[in-house]
Amino acid sequence: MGYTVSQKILKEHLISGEMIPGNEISFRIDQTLTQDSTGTMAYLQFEAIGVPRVKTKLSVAYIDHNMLQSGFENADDHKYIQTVAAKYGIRFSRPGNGVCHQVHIERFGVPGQTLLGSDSHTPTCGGIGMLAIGAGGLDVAVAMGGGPYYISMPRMSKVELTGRLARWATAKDIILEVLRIMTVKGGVGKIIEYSGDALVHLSVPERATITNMGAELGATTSIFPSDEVTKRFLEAQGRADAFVPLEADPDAVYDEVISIDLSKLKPMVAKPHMPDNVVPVTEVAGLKVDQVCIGSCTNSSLHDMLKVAAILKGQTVHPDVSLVISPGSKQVLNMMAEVGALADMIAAGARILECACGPCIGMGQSPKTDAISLRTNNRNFYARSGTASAQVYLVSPEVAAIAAIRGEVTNPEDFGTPPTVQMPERFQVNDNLVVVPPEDPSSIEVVRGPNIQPFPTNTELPDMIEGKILVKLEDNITTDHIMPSNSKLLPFRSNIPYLADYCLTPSDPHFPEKAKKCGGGFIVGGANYGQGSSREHAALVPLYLGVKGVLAISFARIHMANLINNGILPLSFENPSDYDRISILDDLVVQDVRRQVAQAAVGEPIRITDRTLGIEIKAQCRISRRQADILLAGGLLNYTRQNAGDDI
Ligand code: MIC
Ligand code: SF4
Repeated sequence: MGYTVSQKILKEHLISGEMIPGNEISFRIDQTLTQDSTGTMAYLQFEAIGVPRVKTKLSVAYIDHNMLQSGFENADDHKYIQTVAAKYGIRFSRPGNGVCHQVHIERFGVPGQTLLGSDSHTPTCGGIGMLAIGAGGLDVAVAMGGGPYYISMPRMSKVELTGRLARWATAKDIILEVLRIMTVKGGVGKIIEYSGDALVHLSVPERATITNMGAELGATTSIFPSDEVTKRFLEAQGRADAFVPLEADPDAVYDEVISIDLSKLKPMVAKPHMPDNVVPVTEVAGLKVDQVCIGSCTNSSLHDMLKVAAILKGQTVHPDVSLVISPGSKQVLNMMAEVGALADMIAAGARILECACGPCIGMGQSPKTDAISLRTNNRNFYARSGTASAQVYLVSPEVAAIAAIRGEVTNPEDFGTPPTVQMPERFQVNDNLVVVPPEDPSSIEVVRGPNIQPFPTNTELPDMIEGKILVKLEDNITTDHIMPSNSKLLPFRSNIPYLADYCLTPSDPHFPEKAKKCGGGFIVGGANYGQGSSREHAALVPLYLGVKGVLAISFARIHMANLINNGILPLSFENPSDYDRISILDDLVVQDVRRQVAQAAVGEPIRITDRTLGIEIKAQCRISRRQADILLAGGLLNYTRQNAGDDI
């Protein structure tokens, strides 16, 4: 039996386990990336592990999220990351160099290698055939220390793309169509591989849009083969040596196959407040628009920017619309300037932002009350823009640019001929904003401003845990609900006590107060609890508030790992109808929990008593033996310290 693209990479990097779906495997990580909003915590944890220098082939620390400097906090975090990077052998991508995923695929990603990033959109590098996975900061810290990364071996899904993209249909519409078919939980436990005769027509930036937004499927990662298109891209980046060809064997076996004929694809839109709430653009045509944001790691490549500039050329942004554009990297911005595209955007009235995440994470540009905001981002979760009443729609750069001119969502067919853009033979290469760490770091002093606070650590799991149900939530609760992020909160990513007062407030404004009053307790969630970001703050903050377990119908992959890494029990109802039986403020107790957790690793259910109702609820804790040991130790940091020398 042949191998798929990702199976080939995993096989090459495998350290332990059999590559059978559902089995825990561990593998070697070649490269890591962090960004600033998860990076401070990841580096504090890396320092706590106590390894003198990173052991990866390459590690890069990006500054791209916390860019507004309206107080000292973000600048303090940047300095901390810069100095920690210099001390431990990590390259430092300075603010202004661009969004981590865009820069990484341009300058560092390597087909066939593995990348672990403390950001859920790390799979962007799957666009060049790299096995790139998003994880919590602590997992990335361990990988920087040379430790393997553990996952449950995913099932393999193939998305077969045939034909050529229809007029006005784009890579964004491909991934929106995949989201429509699979939903935001359809990718959990899977790797999505793209293949088919359409691939020859899909450039690397287009592929990267698709792999980037695979995160919204909940997939472990998404990947394209490494082929002639990849080769040309790497050559144009002056990185021809990085190329290796990589494709699935003809007899590779997939667990599911989805086919999409690109010639039939129409421009699509994801309506508020979920990326899988997808309909054709024609269904919302005529909707008046207040704001248009073009950029984010999904659609900020030169390819995207040139198309937007071609649409805006000679036009004026509608008087009722604020159009903001954030190019993905310095390379993109520089080249836009060089070819005149930037001038066309400015002349049309676009507000040009720096190369950063910006509006995508509510770091500025929060729209007005009740605004309709059209964005090329990957997420339109409730309140993420910073304006809770805003309605965010996700579209392609082309649909966004046309709406900015017309003032309403417009079927691009009514606009005219789609722009065709010429990609350069060579990209402009200038890595002057990437600081290379010194060989001898002995004179480097790590600078810690007052914003850098110690992070909470758990203690060994006791024999019994008990507490009240503090909140009962619906399906698809995102980490943006659990730990909201916007320009006011992001500066406190290294200050857990401060963030605790905002935990779960989009769902229940009284949650923090209740958790403090009850001395902690349990969270009850629906299906796909914790989808979205990799932020481990969504586990660290509940830990600080005394949350001992989350009882949900199912969990998103990264968040479940973050809960385990912080010693919080992720419990899935064995019988989902129990969800309806229990209520807020019921008293729960798990007796003999240490033994029960150890037994959970061999598939035994965990028995929870609801003392208020006088009933027993059975839950599955789908963990490996190693994860059981992590929970018993009170989290990965304690476990790693106890087992220092085994993995690291
Ligand atoms: C996001 O898009 O939600 C973020 C902000 O990039 C997060 C990381 C974070 O919360 O810092 C992600 O995707 O992992
Ligand atoms: Fe940044 Fe948005 Fe991409 Fe997250 S999704 S890395 S916030 S651009």
